[in-house]
Amino acid sequence: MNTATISNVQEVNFDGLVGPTHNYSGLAVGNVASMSHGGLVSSPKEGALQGLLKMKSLMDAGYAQGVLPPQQRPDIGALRDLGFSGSNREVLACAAKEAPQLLRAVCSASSMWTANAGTITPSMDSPDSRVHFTPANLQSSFHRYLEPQTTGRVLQAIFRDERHFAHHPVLPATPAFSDEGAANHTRLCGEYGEPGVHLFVYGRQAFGDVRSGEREPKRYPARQTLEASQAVARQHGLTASQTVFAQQHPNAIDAGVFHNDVIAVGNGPVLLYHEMAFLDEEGTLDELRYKMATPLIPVRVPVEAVSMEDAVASYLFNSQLLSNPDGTMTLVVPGECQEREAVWRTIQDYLLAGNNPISEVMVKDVKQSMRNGGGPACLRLRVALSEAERAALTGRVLLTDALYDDLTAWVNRHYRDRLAPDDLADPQLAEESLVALDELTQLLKIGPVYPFQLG
Ligand code: SUG
Repeated sequence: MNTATISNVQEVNFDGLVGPTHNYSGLAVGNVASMSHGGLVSSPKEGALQGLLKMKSLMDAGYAQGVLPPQQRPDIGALRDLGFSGSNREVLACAAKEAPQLLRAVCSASSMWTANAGTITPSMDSPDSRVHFTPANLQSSFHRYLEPQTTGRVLQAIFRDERHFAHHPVLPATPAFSDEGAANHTRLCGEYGEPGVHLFVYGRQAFGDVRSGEREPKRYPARQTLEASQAVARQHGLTASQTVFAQQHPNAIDAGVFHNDVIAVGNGPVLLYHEMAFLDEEGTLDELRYKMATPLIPVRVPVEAVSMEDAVASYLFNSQLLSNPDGTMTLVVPGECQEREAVWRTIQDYLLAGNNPISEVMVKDVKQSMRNGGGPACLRLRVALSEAERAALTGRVLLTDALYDDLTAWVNRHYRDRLAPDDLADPQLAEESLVALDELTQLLKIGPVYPFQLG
C-alpha cells in the first residue's frame, strides 16, 4: 500500500524517555563522556525533564515529535541468566557484593538513546512500500546488548499495523554483525517523500580483506561492521543504487567518535560533517552525488575550525537538523556548543552565515544525557511517515500538550532527584521503577512490552 506522496511525508523524531535508573557508571568504552563521568551522582528526574522539555520545545516549534518508553531496569532477569538466584532482593544484594560491574550494567538507562534502537527504511524507498524496522543488536557492550528484545517489542507494539509496517529480526549478536542502528545510518533525499539514498557508515569490516585491519582504530573499538550494515540494507530490500557504504575514519573513532552521528548529520540533501568523518571523503561524496536524485549539499567543517577534541566535547555534529516549511533548516545543538568558543563561532560565522539551508540554531540543555555521551541526535529515532502511516500508529506516542503534561507529572511522581552508583543496589529502586513503567504503558496505551508484564 503506497500512501506516501511527496507532500504528506513528515519526519517524526521519536525521543527516548530517560529511565528512572539513569546513572553514571562509565560503562561505554570509547565514549569519552561516559568514561570520564563514571561515579558521578546523576539526577534521573532532571534527565527525564530535560528530555521532555526538548521534545516539547520542538513540538511547539512545529516539528512532529514522538516518544518511546524506557526499558525495565535493573534487568534482574539478566542477572538470573548469569547465575544469581533467590528473590529479587537477594539477586540484587548478591550482585552488588560479588559483581558490582554487572549490577551497574543491568541498571543502565541507555535505551534513552533511541538513535541506537534500530534502523528504519521509510516506505518511499522499500520495495513493498512499507516502513521497515530492524532493532540494533548493540552487541558491542553488555549493558546495551540487553536492549534489543524489548526494543523490538516496543517498535512492534507502536508500528503494529502490518499493512504499513514490516519488522525484521535483530542481526546475529556476534562481532561480525555488530550493529548500532540509525546512529550510523543517514537517509539523504530531496523532500522526505522523494526517493532517498541511504548512507551506511561502518567502522570495520569483519570478513574479507585481511589488510582492512590496518585501517581500523587502534585505541577504541569500531562498533559497526560493514557486514551488519549490508545485512540491514538487504533485509529492507534496498538496492545498490539506493545505498552507499562508507568507512568511518579510524582516527575519529580513536578520538572518541564511537558513532557516525557524533561527527556527521544529514537531513534532506544536506550533509553536515567534519572533515575527519569518513576515511574516503571524496569517494563517499562522489558516490552520494552519483546516486542521489537531487543535488547533494555538503557542509564540510574543517579541522582548523573545529578540532576533533572540540567536536567530541561539544557534540556539534550530534545536532538535529530539522526541515522548515520554507526550505530552511534549524540546527538543534546541545548547550555544550556554547561553552566552546571555536564551536560557537563556527556555528555563527560559518554554518548560519554560509551558503546552505541552515538558517537558525536552537540550543537545548540535555546535560544529564550528555554526561553519558548522548546529545540531542542520540536521543531521537527518526521515522519518516506518510499521513496514513502516522494515522496507523498504535498508542498515544505522538507528543501533544496533554501528553507532555501527563509525562511530566509521571516523572515528578516517580523519579528520584539523585542517584549515586551505590544506590543501584537498593531494592526499592527496582520496585519503584516497575510501578512507574507499568503506569507508563497505560499512559502511552501501548499494551504490555516489559518482561515483568509478560510473565
Ligand atoms: O552507547 N552511552 C551510550 C551513548 C549513546 C549515544 N548514542 C548515539 N551516539 N547515537 C553509548 O556509548 C553510557 C552508559 C554508562 O556509562 O552508564 C552509554 O552507554
